[in-house]
Amino acid sequence: MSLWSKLAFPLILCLLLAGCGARAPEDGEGGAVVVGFSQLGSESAWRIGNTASMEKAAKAHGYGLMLDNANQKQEKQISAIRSFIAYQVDVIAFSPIVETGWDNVLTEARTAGIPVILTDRMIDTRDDTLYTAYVGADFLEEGRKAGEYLIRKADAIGAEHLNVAEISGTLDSTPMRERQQGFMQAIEGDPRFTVIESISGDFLRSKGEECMRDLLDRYGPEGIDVIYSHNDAMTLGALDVLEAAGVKPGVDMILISVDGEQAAVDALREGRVNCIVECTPDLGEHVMTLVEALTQGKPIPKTTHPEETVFTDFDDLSNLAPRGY
Ligand code: GYE
Repeated sequence: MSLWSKLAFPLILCLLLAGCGARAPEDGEGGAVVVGFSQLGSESAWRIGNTASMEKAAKAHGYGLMLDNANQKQEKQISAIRSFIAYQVDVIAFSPIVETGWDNVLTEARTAGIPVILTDRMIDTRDDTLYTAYVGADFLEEGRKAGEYLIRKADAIGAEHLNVAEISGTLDSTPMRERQQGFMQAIEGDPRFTVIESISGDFLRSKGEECMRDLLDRYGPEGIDVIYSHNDAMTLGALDVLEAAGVKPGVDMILISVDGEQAAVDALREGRVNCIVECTPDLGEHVMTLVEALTQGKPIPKTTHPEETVFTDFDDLSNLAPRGY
């Protein structure tokens, strides 16, 4: 942080935060390094766990965290980033709700000399110097793992033909696009699978319910053999609807989900979900380690993927540690 920023700290901070709704680092909470973090919302247990992970890691490193929750609005993320630039934070981190539409604000950050770390989701840009690093999952790989599970399951039950319905995440977001692409790549060319439908549930439990209702209305339970849902929140919503309709998820229908939140893992153990591809929200330590390197002028990797696994009904999950989110 520059001397000017330190002197002007109280006044500028109040003005800016009144505008963007961000929470200022509290007294004694932060040292000299300030990270501005624009979180996209709080749509799922995953997201809440991710925010907690960023807060915990910032604290552990002794950094001040200016946190803004955009409540699912890209415009709010853009104005939070502008506030971070005006405040001259040391590093900006943000989780882009969708992939497109960031070039202008990121050009402003670059002009101001503030490094940007993309957390959790990617952006679509022709100029990859607009961000310094990306920390988040390999979503293509997650999609592939979901498809590979389905192939294994079909082999195990000797299925001849399965109708697959996909409940996708937020359109134009990286996890939505790549979880779909990876899945399709894995199953393509296998004549046993027909993808009958893909509808977006926006990563929300309530919309997962709506999508499931809509799918049941149009195809009936007998017309759907597999649900591939892009996150646990939507899967849990779909479970409620299926069970209310007298369908036994996990038995009458194969359910494949992504994330690994506690409630979904519990459902997997109960046999109501068949597979969960893990996506970890614990990105905070990765991000703050990069912040530390940046502030010391050290080079950092452009891409960091956390390690992730798959939980399935083929596995013994009795010793699985609590998920923490
Ligand atoms: O899977 C979902 C959340 O971007 C990886 O967003 C994240 C996804 C996560 O709402 O639960």
